[in-house]
Amino acid sequence: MTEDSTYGAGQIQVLEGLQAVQKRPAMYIGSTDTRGLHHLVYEVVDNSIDEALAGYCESIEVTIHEDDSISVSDNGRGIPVDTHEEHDRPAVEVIMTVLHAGGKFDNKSYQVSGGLHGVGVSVVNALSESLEIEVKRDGAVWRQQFDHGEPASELERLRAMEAGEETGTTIRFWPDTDIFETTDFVFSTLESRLRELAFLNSGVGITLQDEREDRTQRFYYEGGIRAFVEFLNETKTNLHDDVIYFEADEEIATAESERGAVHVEVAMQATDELQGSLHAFANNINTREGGTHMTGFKTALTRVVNDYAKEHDLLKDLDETLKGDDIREGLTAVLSVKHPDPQFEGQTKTKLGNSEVRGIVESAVHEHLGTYFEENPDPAETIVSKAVEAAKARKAAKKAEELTRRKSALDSTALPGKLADCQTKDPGDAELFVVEGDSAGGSAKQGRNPEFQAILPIRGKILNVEKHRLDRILENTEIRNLITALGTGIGDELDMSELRYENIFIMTDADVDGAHIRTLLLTFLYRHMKPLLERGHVYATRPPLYRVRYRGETYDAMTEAERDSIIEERCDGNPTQVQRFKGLGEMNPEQLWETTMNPETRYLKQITVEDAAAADKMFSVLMGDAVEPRKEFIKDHAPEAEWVDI
Ligand code: 0RA
Repeated sequence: MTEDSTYGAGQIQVLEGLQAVQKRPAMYIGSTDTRGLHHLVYEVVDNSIDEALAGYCESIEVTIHEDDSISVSDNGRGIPVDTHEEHDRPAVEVIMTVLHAGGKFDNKSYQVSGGLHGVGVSVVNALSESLEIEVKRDGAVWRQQFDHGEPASELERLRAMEAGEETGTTIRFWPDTDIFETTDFVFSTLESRLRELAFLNSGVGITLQDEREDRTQRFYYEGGIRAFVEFLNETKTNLHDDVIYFEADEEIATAESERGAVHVEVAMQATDELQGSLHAFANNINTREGGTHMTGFKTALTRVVNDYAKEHDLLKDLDETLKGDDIREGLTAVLSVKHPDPQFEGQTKTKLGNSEVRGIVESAVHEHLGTYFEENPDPAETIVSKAVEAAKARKAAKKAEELTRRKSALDSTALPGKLADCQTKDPGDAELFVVEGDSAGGSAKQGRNPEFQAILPIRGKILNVEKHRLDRILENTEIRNLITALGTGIGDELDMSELRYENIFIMTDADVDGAHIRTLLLTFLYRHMKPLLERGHVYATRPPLYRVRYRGETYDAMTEAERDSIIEERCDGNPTQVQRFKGLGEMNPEQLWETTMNPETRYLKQITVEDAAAADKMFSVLMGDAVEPRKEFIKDHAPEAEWVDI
């Protein structure tokens, strides 16, 4: 090769392209944090998936190596190695170095995956310190190496392929440590995306191997998204045995006025959960922001279920039609569409924009689900009656909401018997302590300043808010007492001008049970009385863990370390007494006043909406039925799960 051909116009263009990627990586892969890092793997895997969808590859192997490099290997046709006319370089080199070159080589196979940003493997190359590609094709094994995206060797022919040896492509890359904040690949992150891809691409086997800890997982699902729904419902109670499944293809004219087809696949199954779980994908991308496919699905589902219910006279004890939310309650559904020219919109480019897709999905679901319902009356009736139940509960909750509002506004004599109210009638000065347990409640009542401090003891665990609908939650005495004491009502009926206390203190023990009760209360406030949090009315008290006495003085410590330094620095290492408070109930009224209630000396933490949202999330994970996320969560957050620091 001569100097000229190395630095020809084509090569300069290549360098400029790679530099653009290196200069603004986020424009191509979203970010340079752990998300962006994992995105590199998905980009390479997507190319192998495309090869599989074209019908030439059934197995993909992803390996995390000990040196934080990744290889992706497939048994497809292999990236072409012959000379590319325009660039006068091997095709594989062009694909690895020219932005968006990948697709142009193969007009026939229609690329349906293409990655979230559809950027191609050259971007992975540009963002890798080093990349090595091995291709088995045209009877030989070929190899080329790259350094920060640029060829570091010519394409070399290593050897002839042996008889029976499969064609394919292996790409190994070492992410650029100057670009990425981290190069630590997380097994579980790759695992969930690769499992998802195996569900979405039925018949493609994907193996994930971690050489750092000798761990291997293989994903292969004949059942496709039907198996996906079974997987999602594994820990739930299904209301009918079979997963409802159908697929449809609809011909469309693509932008280049070529013919193409939109592929629609739906799998769903009803469970007894209160939350629905609807997952929509477009070209293997999880469209978290929804889009036209999701809209079409929801519209058709609502119509089919209502039509069936009316036709079979199942809405008798309901004076209205079923709402979409009623029908989707407890429903697990996976919707997957594949489109020759998908348009992604939205904040995170995870919303499908193609307008023709709405009607395509709507009529596919209308036709196939309608037929399924007629042929399978048992699951159809189960789904309808679950929706009717949800609609009734929705109406009951609405009524209950209105009732709590009216009661608290009109009738202040109906204050809960357990509430020890304060004397002031000015809410601006008043404080409410919501105290865990009757005995601590008793001490707080004796220790408080009754002029402006009110006490409401809450006994035991309040109701699991996640597990029950609002009408059931409102049957719980502790919750009702809290609502009545606060005076505002809840939900849509909430009126802040009726708030009876300026400050609300949640006062629980510093142990696991206390954290649980606090989480339950916060979850309730977050879901049904959010304005209280938004306007900063809610606090957590934090009683000290230790009290140290020395020469007539007392010192409180919030932590063990603080206790030790008090003993060292204030008591010459020889305190008169060290007391450990195990719970609020162990403090006498004076101690409770001084450590937790006296505005001059108490420790407080204001609770923000974000804190409550975190509690809500933790609550869903810890208390919900799904076993896997709970295990993951506890593993990842082990220390915090015990005591949420708010
Ligand atoms: C361009 C053209 C052809 C295949 C591929 C690219 C290809 C790319 C990747 C990336 C990872 N694995 C891959 N496998 C194949 C088609 C070549 C032909 O017509 O034989």
